[in-house]
Amino acid sequence: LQFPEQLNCASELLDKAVDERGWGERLCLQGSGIRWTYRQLREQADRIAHVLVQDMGLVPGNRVLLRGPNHPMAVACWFGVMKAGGIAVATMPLLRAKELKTMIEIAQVSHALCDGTLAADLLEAAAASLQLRQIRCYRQEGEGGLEALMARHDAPFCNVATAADDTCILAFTSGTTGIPKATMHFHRDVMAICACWPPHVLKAQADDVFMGSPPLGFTFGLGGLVLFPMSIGASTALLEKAAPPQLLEGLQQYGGTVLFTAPTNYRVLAQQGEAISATRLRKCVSAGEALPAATRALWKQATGIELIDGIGATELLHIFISADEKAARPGATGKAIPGYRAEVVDEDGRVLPPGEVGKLRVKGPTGCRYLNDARQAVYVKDGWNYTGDAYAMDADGYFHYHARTDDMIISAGYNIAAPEVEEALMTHPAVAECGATGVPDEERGQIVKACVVLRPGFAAGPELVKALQEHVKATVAPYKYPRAVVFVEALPRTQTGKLQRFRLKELG
Ligand code: 3UK
Repeated sequence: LQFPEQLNCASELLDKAVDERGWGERLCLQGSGIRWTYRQLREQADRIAHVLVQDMGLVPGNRVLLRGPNHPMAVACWFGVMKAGGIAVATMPLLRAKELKTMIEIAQVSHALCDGTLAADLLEAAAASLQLRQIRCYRQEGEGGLEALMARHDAPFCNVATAADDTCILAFTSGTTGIPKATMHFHRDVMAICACWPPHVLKAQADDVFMGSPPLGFTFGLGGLVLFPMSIGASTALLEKAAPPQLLEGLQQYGGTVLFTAPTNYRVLAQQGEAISATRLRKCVSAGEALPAATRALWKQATGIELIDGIGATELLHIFISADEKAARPGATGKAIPGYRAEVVDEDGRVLPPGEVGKLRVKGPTGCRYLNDARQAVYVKDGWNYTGDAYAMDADGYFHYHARTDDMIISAGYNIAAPEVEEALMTHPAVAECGATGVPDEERGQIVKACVVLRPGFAAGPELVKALQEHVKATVAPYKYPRAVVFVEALPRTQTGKLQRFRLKELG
């Protein structure tokens, strides 16, 4: 991949779409009652860039916090920041003042654009921090809103000439362990992810309608719901709320053809197989968490659609191991996608032979650069990014997920990967969702504890505990069976849809 020295991803993805590719009058974005063509989105983004520079005093390199549900204005704001040469610091809608304040301090945020419906926590965080001085809200009641300022600027905005390796995104990791880290991504990284996975694996077309659940503050959502459709002239329908019922409704209402969501949502939506089959949906992408073979089979059976699995990470911006529908192998995530290399290594960084489980490391056009964080040296060595996952590669180059390296349970000297126990449980008809973790045990050091959400019609009780334990023993090595089983209403998850295994320890 070669990029010119000067590159602005807004020029590439938005201005050129209108001025050079002739997509100006095509539908680009819809949602919340809005329908914008590429030209209309560009006009909104231009106005926002003017507001940032002329009314809010932004200079290139300033960090701009973005906060809001998935809505066309959130996309216009993102492009406005790119055009003005700012750095977008996208945040998850559910974060509260305390977490926002930490991010403002780590990322040295000076400006913010915020959806009026979520302003209270941001204003509280801003009042408690020294850095954030300029905030404008859109979709808010009363005076002084962003739209009123935008209305005063209607000249085209001449994009700031950024270098290909100027930072344009600061993305925070989910912080499942400790304080979140900010990862830095360049304008060329944005273009690189559009050139790697979408054309080689997704293979969507200009008439596709992209939809999904990940927030735009999560790079899975930014790529899947904004950058990828726009790089091919397709359109996106954004949902402010995207739990399974709204996803199904959205697919029906907007005629969505490409869906991005996490395995847990595919398991729930599979219960509506007929309704899904009656929509225009044709491509389904699963990421964020390991996809059990049982979920792949369930979805295929319910809808006839083969899932496209892909592992991505905030550190690498997007997906780096994946397989298209034809190349998909149950139980494997896929192969390193064109442009990326992936290896499984031991503790000393020696490449392991096929079949052996070790640490996954990845090298490609995007890579991890933590902002001012000593943990950089732990996660990146010789240009290899260590993702924190335990994987094995088979003789054909397919990568098989085992666990997060911190989700290994050590019980009586055995190494047990929590997801392996979960997969075994998931094949039992009573189990809708489950999570496994290690809890302290005097005799064995740790024992496996499973938290189980039952399907309707199954009753919790000692007989079912016994049946589930026997089922695991009959499915995988018997020592992996959960010695503790508790039944719960729902599993604790992050806003990115990931199971919070450490929180399972307290349940039940
Ligand atoms: C796990 C997976 C197995 C894995 C992400 C697509 O999830 C994303 O980024 P995060 O930084 O988390 C990264 C970690 O999540 N994971 C993600 N996908 C899979 N494990 N199979 C998968 N298919 O532990 C990884 O290290 O939140 C996903 C695109 C962009 C993203 N940021």
